[in-house]
Amino acid sequence: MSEMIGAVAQEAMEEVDAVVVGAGFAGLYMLHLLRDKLKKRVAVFETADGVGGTWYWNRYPGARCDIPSHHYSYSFSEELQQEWTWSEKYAAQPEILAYLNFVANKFDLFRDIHFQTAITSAIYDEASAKWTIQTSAGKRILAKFFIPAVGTLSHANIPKFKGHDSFRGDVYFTGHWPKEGVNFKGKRVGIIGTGATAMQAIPLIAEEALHLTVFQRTPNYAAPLMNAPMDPVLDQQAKAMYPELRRQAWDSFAGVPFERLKPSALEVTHNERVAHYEACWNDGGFSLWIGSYQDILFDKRANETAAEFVRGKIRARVKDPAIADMLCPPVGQTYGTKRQPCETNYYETYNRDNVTLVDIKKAPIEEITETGITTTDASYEFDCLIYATGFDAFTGALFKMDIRGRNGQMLKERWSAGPRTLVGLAAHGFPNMFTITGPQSPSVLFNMPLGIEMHCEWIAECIEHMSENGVASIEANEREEDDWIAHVKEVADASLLPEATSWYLGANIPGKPRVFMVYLGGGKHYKDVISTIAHNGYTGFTLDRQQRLTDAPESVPTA
Ligand code: FAD
Ligand code: N01
Repeated sequence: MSEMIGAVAQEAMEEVDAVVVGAGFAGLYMLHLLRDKLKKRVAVFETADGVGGTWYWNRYPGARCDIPSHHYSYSFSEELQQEWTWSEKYAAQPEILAYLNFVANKFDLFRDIHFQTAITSAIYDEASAKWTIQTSAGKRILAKFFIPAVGTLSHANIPKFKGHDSFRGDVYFTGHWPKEGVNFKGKRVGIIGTGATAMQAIPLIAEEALHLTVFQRTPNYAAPLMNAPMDPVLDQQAKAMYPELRRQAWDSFAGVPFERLKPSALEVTHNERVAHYEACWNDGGFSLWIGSYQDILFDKRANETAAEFVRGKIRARVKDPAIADMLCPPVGQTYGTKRQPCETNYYETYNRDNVTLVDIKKAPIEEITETGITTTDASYEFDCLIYATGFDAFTGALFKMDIRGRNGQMLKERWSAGPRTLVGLAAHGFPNMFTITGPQSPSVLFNMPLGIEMHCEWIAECIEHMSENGVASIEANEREEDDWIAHVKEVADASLLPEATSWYLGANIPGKPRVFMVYLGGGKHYKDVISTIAHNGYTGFTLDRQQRLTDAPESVPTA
C-alpha cells in the first residue's frame, strides 16, 4: 500500500515551467508563446472537454460577439488573419468556437492541454520559488510559474432563490448551455435576467417557444447590433489592411476604432446631437456608447441626452406604452455605465402575443416552485426555466481555486476588501503568478483578444527576462500595488461608471465588496505603462536572484 502511495506521489509530482489554467483566448495564446517562442515546458488545464472558454460554454441561442469579427480575433499571426474568413460582421458563438479550434489545430496546441481537469489549488513554496498545483484528477504538478487564464466572465452567478431546487421542469444556465442545444417548441419558458445575454437569447427563444415569461429586475439601455452577412469586398479590404486596422484599434480607447467620436454632447445644438446619435445608432454595436460623444460617460447632463435618445427608440419600437415604460430605464439611471448590451429585435419581441414581461423590482421573486416562479404579486408556470443572471466577474473563477502565496496567505483573504494588483498583472504576496485581463487592467473595457495578446506578450517577455538573468522569482511590491489601486480608483471616479450597480463593481453579487475593477485609462496608455515597467527592468517589482534554482530543466532544448 505504502509503495503504491509512493508511486502515485512520484508520478503526481511532474514538473513543468508553467501551468496555465484555462483554454480560452488567453490560455491558448499563453501556451503558444511560452512553448513555441520561449521553448518552455507548459501544461494547460481546462475544466471543459474542449477549447474556447467563453465560446465553449455560452452556447445559448443568439450568442455572438459585440465587437466586429475582424477586431474580435487574434492579431499575432498575419498568416492566421489571412487564412480565416468570418461569415458575419459580428460572428456567432459556433463560428468563434470553430475559429478557436482552428487556432488550436494550426498551432498544435491540443497536445499540451489537459481537458476535463480543473485546478483546485495552487500553493507557493518560498524556498524553492515554485508552485504546487493540484488538479481535480488528483495529480500534483510543480511549476515555476502559475498563470490563471481563467476568464473574467467564466464563473456563473446563480442566485439562490428560496426553493431554488424545487422546479420540476428543465433548468438551463446560459453560461453552461447544453451542447446539443434545446428545443423550446411547444414549451412554456421562463427566463430570469435582462442583461446582454438575455437580450441576445430572448428574441430567438420567443420565436420558438409556446410562451416566454421574462423576469426583469432592472431595465437596460441597449442599442441595435446591426449585424449582417460579411460583405466579401469588405472582408478583402480588411484582409489587405490588417496591420492598419490593428493600429487603429490600438489608437482607440477601447481597442475598436469609432470614426464618429466627438468631444461633447453639450457643445452642440439639440438637432445636431440627435442627428449624431441617430447616425451612431444606425452604425450599430458600441457606436452610440463609446463612439458618439466623449463626455456622455463623464457628465450626467451629457449622459441624460443619450439616455433619453435610447428611451425614445424603445418607445418607438414597443407598441404597448405600459410595456415600453417597463423597458425604459428611468431618469437617474445613467446610460452606458453598465456595459451596453447590443440587440437584434429585442424590443420588438415584446410586441408578440406569446411574451410576458414581469417587473420583479416592483414584485420581487418570492420563491421558485415546482411549477415555476411566485412573485409577491402572482404565480407563473412553465416547462423550462432559464437563468441568464450573469457572472461573478473578475474574481469568481480565481477564488474558486485555493490559491495561497507566500506564508500560506490565501488570495481570497488578501483580496477580501477588493482585488489588489500591480497593473492588473501580478499581486503582492503571490510571486511568479500572473493574471490575464484580470482586475485593475483595461480588461472588459477593451477589445479582449487584443488585451489578452498584450498581457500574454508582457508575461512571456517577463519570463524570458527572468530566464536570461537567472531570476528565480518576481513579485509585485506592496507600495507600488497600493499606488496602482489608488490610480485605478481615481481614474474610475472621474467617470460615471462607479455609480451604476454593475458587475464592473461586483454589485451584482450579494456580499461582494464594491470596488471598481477595471482600469479606465485606455488600452493604449495602459500598454505604455506596462511596457515602461518592463523596459526599466520591472520597476515596482522585486526580482529575486538569491533563490536556488532547482535541478529541473527550465526549458526544453530546442530541437
Ligand atoms: P475564458 O474564455 O472565460 O476562458 C477561461 C477558461 O478557463 C474557461 O474555459 C474555464 O472553463 C477555464 N477555467 C476556469 N477556472 C478553471 C479551473 N479552476 N481549472 C480549469 N479550467 C478553468 N469580449 C469582447 O471583447 N468582445 C465581445 O464581443 C465579447 N463577447 C462576449 C460574449 C459573452 C456571452 C461573454 C460571456 C463574454 C464576452 N466577452 C467579449 C468577454 C470574453 O469573456 C472574452 O472576450 C474572452 O473570450 C475571454 O477569454 P479568456 O481566455 O480570458 O477567458
Ligand atoms: O449578465 P448581467 P450577462 N434576481 O450581469 C439579473 C458579456 N456578454 O450574462 O440588472 C433577479 O449583465 C440582472 O438584473 P440586475 C458582457 O460583457 C456580452 O447578461 O442586476 N435578477 C440582469 O438583468 C456583459 O456585460 C455579450 O437588476 C437577477 C441579469 O440577471 C457580460 O457578459 C453577450 C438576479 C444579468 O445581467 C454579462 O452579461 C452576453 C437576481 N438575484 C454577455 N441576479 C455580447 O453581446 C441577476 N439578475 C457580446
